[in-house]
Amino acid sequence: MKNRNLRVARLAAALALGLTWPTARQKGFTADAQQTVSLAEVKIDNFSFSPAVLTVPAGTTVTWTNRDDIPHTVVSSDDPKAFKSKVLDTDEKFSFTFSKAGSYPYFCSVHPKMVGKVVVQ
Ligand SMILES: [Cu+2]
Repeated sequence: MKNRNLRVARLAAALALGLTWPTARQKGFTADAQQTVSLAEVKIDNFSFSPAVLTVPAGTTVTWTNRDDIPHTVVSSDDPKAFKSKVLDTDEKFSFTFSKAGSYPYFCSVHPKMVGKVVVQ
C-alpha cells in the first residue's frame, strides 16, 4: 500500500511538471489546431523590403529577414505602433503575427526612405 501511494505521488509530480513546463508550447499547439497556420516572408536586401506590399490572411505570421550587409529595422508607421523590431544585423529575423485585418505600413528607422506595407485580409 505504501509503495503504491509513492508511485501515485511520483506520477502526480511528473504530470504536474509536464503541465507547467511546456505551457508556451502547448498554447502554440492549441492555436495551430484551431486555425490554419499561415506564414509569410519579407526579405530585406539592397535597402528595400521585398515584396514591398505583402497581402496575407488574418492570423499570418510574417517574418522579415535582413539579407543586407547593413543593419535595418522593421517599424510600424502607425500610432500607436503595431510592431517594432530591434536593429537587425545580417541574417537576423523579426516576426510578427497579424491577427486583425487592415493595412500596416512600416519603415526602417535607420533608413526612413525604406518603406513597406502588409495588407491583412
Ligand atoms: Cu534600413
